[in-house]
Parts: sequence; structure tokens; C-alpha cells
Amino acid sequence: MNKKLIINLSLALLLVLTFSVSSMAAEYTINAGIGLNDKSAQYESLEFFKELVEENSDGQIEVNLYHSSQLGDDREMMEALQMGVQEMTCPSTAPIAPFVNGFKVFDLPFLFPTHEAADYVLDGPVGQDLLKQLEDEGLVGLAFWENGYRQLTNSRNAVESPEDVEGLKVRTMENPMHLAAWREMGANPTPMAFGELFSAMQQGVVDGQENPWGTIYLQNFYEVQEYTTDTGHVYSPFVLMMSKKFYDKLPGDLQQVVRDAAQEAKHHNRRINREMNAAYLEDLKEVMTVTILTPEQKAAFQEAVQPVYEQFEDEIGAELIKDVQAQVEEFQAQQ
Ligand code: TK8
Repeated sequence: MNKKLIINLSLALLLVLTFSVSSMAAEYTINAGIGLNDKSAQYESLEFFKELVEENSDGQIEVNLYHSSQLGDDREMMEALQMGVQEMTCPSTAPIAPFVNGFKVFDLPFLFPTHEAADYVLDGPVGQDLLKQLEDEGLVGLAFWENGYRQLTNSRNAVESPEDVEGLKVRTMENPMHLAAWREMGANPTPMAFGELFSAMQQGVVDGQENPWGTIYLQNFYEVQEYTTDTGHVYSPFVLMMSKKFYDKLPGDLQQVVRDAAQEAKHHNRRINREMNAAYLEDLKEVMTVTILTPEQKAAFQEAVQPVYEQFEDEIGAELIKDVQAQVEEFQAQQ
């Protein structure tokens, strides 16, 4: 057989092999759903995670992303992971509390003085132990990503003091800590899934809500809310999590690919989330009446919600609260 023919046959064989490998369906498919829309830092970070996983698994894993509660709200998606009918989600810690009670600790108001203090605790022994506890509930907690400091918006009046929220119908996440904190301030809180929130504000079912600046801007809440105040009353982490039924099917090397990608995307997520939240506050100043509290005004909110610590000490566990506070002090002492 002449040399030219051998080369042509080899090239043809190479083309066939290349095509067949790339078009070969991935062995594992991850369907990941979130509540925020596709402009959020959370979604952008999931795209970053997707690229890492597909590349580092050599195409053995494909990741499909779904935003804006397309697959359900936070609680529904966590239940889908438990059943093994969805592979990943990334809820705020507040709706995780019914699954693992200890996550309530992160809903204590004014717990973390800075983003960096939050990182230190979440990536430290206390946070990692809580992620581990998810496994008993059929969930694999891969990493703490960031939702951010929660800020109050409402359609009724400017808010400079707890007295200004008297009787305000505030939507909260489905978590008793949040309900208690707003009741302490004299508001009238209502728990509600995130996906129902915009229409509830539009129809006046609730007067207000609280979320980080990026969510307020990117979900167009300013279209139905006039006033916002930088209360920063709770720091909300997200938890990137996977169905344990799915995770356990992955061979060890692909489990490591997923874990490594979750960690690398965590750092990316925290960086862009902080940049975006700061930037969107400036944009919100163009479309809302923004109240920036003085330190004295913010202290009045801290004082108003302090009773929540005592109210929930037994339910959360005094030891866990003390451990988190000790970790925060340990971090502050290093600054
Ligand atoms: C999105 C929610 C949202 C949270 C809320 O799925 O419910 O207000 O802050 O980010 O997790």
C-alpha cells in the first residue's frame, strides 16, 4: 500500500476518532438550579464551576445550569437533591435550617462584622462541620459561596431607625430567626419563597424585603420598591451542594474534580460578588431613595434585634453560638 494512501487512511481514522470522542455523550450529567437570575454573581460563578468540571473531567461530566427558580425554590430543589432527581443547587443557609438545625447560627443578626470574618468562620472548623452534617440529609455540602449582607427595601417610607419599620409587612426567608428579628423591631414579617417575592411586592402583598444590593438591582426590585437602607442586618452565605445519591455514583477522581472546582469557584464567587454588590449600590442610588445609616443609627438596629440571641440560644445551641463568636474574635485579634 503506498505511503500516500496510508497517510490519508490515518488522517481519516483520526477524524473519525476525534468526532466520536467529542460527540460521545458525557457519562455523568449535572443539572444545577438556582433562584437568582442569569445576571447574578451566583450564576456567573456556576458558569465558572461548569467550565472547570467539564474541562478537568475530560468531558466525562456535563453541567447544565438553570436560573430564576426554573427547577423550583430553594427548599424544593434541596428535596429534589435528596431524592436524586436533581444533582446540584446553591441555596442561602436560611432555608437549610429545617434540614440541619445548626445552620440557623448564620441567621443571627450582626454576627459577622466583615466579609473576611465570615470567610474565616465558614472555611474554618465550625463551617466545615456544618457542611459535613448535610451528608446525613442526603446532601453533600461542597463550599460556602456568598450571597452577602442583607439590606432592607420597602415601598412605604424611608427607614432610619427600627421605629420606622413599625407595622411594615416585610417578606423574609423561610426561617424563624428572620421572622423573630423583624418582630423585635415591630415589623410584620411574612416568610415566602424567593420566586414569589417580586409579584408579592408588585401586588402590595408585602411592603418590603431584604437582600444584598446585587439581588435588589439585578432582580429589578427597585421597580416596585422606593426606599432602601443599608441595614446589613444579616450576612447570608450560600451553600453549593450536590445530591449525595449522585455524588456517591461518581468515581473518586471525578469526586475530586467536583470538590476542587467548587473551591476554586468559591474564591471567584466571593471576589465578584463583593465587587458587584458594591457597584450595584451606586446604581441603586440613581433609581431608589437610599438611606446610609450613621454608626449610631446602625447601633440602634443592633440593639433592637439583640433579644433574638437569647430567644434562640437553646434552639441553636449555646456552644455553637459561642464557638462562632470565639472564631470571629480570633480572626479580629489577628487583624
Ligand atoms: C435565591 C435565594 C435568595 C435569598 C432569599 O434562591 O430567598 O431572599 O437571599 O438569594 O436564596
